[in-house]
Amino acid sequence: MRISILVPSYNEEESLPHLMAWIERVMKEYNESDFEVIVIDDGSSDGSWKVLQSLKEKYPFLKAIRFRKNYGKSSALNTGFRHASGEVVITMDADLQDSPDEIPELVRMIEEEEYDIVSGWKKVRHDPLSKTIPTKIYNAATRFLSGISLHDMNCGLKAYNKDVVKNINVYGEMHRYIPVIAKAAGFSKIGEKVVRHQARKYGTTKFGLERFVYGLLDLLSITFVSKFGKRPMHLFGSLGLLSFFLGFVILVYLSVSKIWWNETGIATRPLFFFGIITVLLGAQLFLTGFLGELMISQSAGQHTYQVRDTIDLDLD
Ligand SMILES: Nc1nc2c(ncn2[C@@H]2O[C@H](COP(=O)(O)OP(=O)(O)O)[C@@H](O)[C@H]2O)c(=O)[nH]1
Ligand SMILES: [Mg+2]
Repeated sequence: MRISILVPSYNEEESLPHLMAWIERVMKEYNESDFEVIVIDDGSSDGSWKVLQSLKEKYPFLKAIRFRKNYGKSSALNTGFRHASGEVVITMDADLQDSPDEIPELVRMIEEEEYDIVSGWKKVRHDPLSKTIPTKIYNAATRFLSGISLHDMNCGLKAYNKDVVKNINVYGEMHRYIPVIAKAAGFSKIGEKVVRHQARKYGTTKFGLERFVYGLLDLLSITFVSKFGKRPMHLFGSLGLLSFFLGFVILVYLSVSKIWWNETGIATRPLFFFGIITVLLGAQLFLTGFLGELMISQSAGQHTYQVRDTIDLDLD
């Protein structure tokens, strides 16, 4: 199959019919029938699933997965990535803020210009200022920490080469940093395309102010994970060894001054406490690294979600 369009969706019953009609229109004009649309209904509490079932009759290209509960956008994308069969994989929001008109050009950039990822850039954004200003700061911080020069990291509209989506794991709320995850996995040809952005017509935004706190924590852990995630021992172990040896040298020096030079009262010197603390801290850091390594070796790639229902998809 040539193109998979993945649509993570949570309580978007009004938007889904418009989205399907729009995608169909674009693909018709584009003269392409070798594609699928996979909607990942993430435990919606509205009538989304009924809507999808009836849409299936009209749009044979539609497939869907329904989670038993709400796992979040990252889990939805990750599941979509596992089950997409297109050579080019497009992700887009369900809320009609992203335009399907961008699809042909995104596909072309992946196929002809051989990008690993092309990320949409909502240059003109139709969102409240309370969202756009913090987002600018985040994008700058992420650019600085990751070295990826994208203006709009977390745009829902993106295109991927199939190899990328089959080789990355998106969990927690890490969908904000997929380019960072992909780069850490060795996919470094990352481009962007200015895309049109609409104001939300139906429903409401699913992400509140907490996104900025979680976003910051996620940025720190993704930076840590992509640098040391596979080798926590390299960070904690080297800090640990450094601290341990510093303390060790101090304590040896103090012991020598007590035994050979008969110095009295070493236990009252600040250096004595400093030596003890650095030895202990060193051992702690070393153990932290060791535990990190253990956890990674046990849990590599284990993320499971409860699927309640599917449309036209055989999950295994
Ligand atoms: N699967 C899934 N999709 C979600 C979730 N929260 C939001 N979405 C979808 O992600 C897209 C963007 O969400 P939205 O609330 O519009 O975020 P905003 O555009 O940044 O305000 C929409 O298609 C939502 O339906 C979720 O918990 N699970
Ligand atoms: Mg939106």
